[in-house]
Amino acid sequence: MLIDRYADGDSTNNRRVERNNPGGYHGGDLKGLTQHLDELADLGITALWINPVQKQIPRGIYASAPTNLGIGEFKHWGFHGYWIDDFTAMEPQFGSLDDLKHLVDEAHKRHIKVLLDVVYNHAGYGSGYESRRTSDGQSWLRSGEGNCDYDPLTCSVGGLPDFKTEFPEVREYLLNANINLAKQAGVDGFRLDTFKHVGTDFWLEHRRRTRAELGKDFFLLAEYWGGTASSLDPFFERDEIDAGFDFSFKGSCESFVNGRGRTVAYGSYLASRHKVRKGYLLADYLSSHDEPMALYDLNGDKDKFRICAAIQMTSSGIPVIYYGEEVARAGSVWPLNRTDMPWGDRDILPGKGKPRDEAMREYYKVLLHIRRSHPALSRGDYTLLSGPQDAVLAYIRHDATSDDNVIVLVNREDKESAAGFALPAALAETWNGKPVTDELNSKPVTIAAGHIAFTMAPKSVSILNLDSAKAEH
Ligand SMILES: [Ca+2]
Ligand SMILES: [Ca+2]
Repeated sequence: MLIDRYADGDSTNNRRVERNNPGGYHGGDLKGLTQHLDELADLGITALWINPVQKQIPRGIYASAPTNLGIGEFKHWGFHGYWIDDFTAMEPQFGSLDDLKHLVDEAHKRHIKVLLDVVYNHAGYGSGYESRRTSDGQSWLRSGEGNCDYDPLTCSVGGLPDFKTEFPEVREYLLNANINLAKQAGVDGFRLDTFKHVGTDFWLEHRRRTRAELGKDFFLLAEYWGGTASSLDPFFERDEIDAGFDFSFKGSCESFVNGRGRTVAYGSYLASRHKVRKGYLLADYLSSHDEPMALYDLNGDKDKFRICAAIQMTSSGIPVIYYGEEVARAGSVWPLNRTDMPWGDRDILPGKGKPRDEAMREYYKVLLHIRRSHPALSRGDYTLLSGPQDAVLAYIRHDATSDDNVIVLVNREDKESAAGFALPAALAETWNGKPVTDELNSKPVTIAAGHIAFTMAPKSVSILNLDSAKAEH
């Protein structure tokens, strides 16, 4: 969630609002987000990740949009929260510390956890930290040193001044600032920005301190650029974090629904995502503030987008919905992947009058309900049913603890496809002749002689379950 782009609940803090500038502040704030928590609870989300909230540098930086967008040069401000000027103060355009506390309290009343995005790697351009010195006279920041491909710890990410987190004074300052903020606000975890660019010794101390000061369950989700099940494993092995973003999920699904590669290869990729160290998690997304909107990547094909949403909600790990994706928010590549939350006819700025797809939202609601009804989907194991010749992707998610089984069938073709699969013996025994429901389409399905045999509509998904009356967990 980009707070600035969601809902403006307090016009008195709109100091620099330029709603027609893609890089300007648009006026959204913590109060506005808090006012619309019921909408998010109704959608079925269980946690909210919000951008950093500390005071941003008080100036815009000239930036150039990709030429095909027709925007040209624009002034880019810290509306996204990643250009911090003072780690010990709130950005007034987002709101006050009390506003943040109130958001967390109201979210908790709705059983929604709050993850605060925090930065340890860099300061904003030209911040007050430029003049800070350690007690022995060394600068807190370095810039222009190192190439991020070879020297990720000391390079300047996006040209931003890099904190010398190897110095105890700098480290203490940043840890104290973010941990104190979390403690005061009562947030449940951090999303760790630019994780790759700060060292392991820092993250181990961070883990020790967040556990000691914010509770043993305080959750840490890392943005390790390019992260996958295998590249994140060293950080899980050393217990630096609980979870990391899986950067492979989006592109893999987009390729699959675009017909690239064999179904069985994609099914094996989904299996490989289960090779995560026990107790740790991958988080996956279809769109993000750093990548193009998935619907744009798919040329606006909502059927393909729906398939990816269904695969996401039936896959292991933490599915992350980028704000507005659930109503098919219009957007494309940076900076237009950060457009306003569309509110349609509702009198909510900045996205008042922007069209939203309510049918897509209903689809997401059904998917989230199915996911929350089935422990197998969030924590179960995975068996691929598709073989090399199958057009239809079919997999079983199974959770042994609750004996919950879900079968997912995906037809990515433009035409009808026959879904014909023999169930594994144990499942055939349980499912044979029993009422089975396609929960996504609210349709009964017959399973006879241990076989799934029916025709799937073009570009469609079925989610089969033996007992649709399982309670939400
Ligand atoms: Ca505002
Ligand atoms: Ca660094």
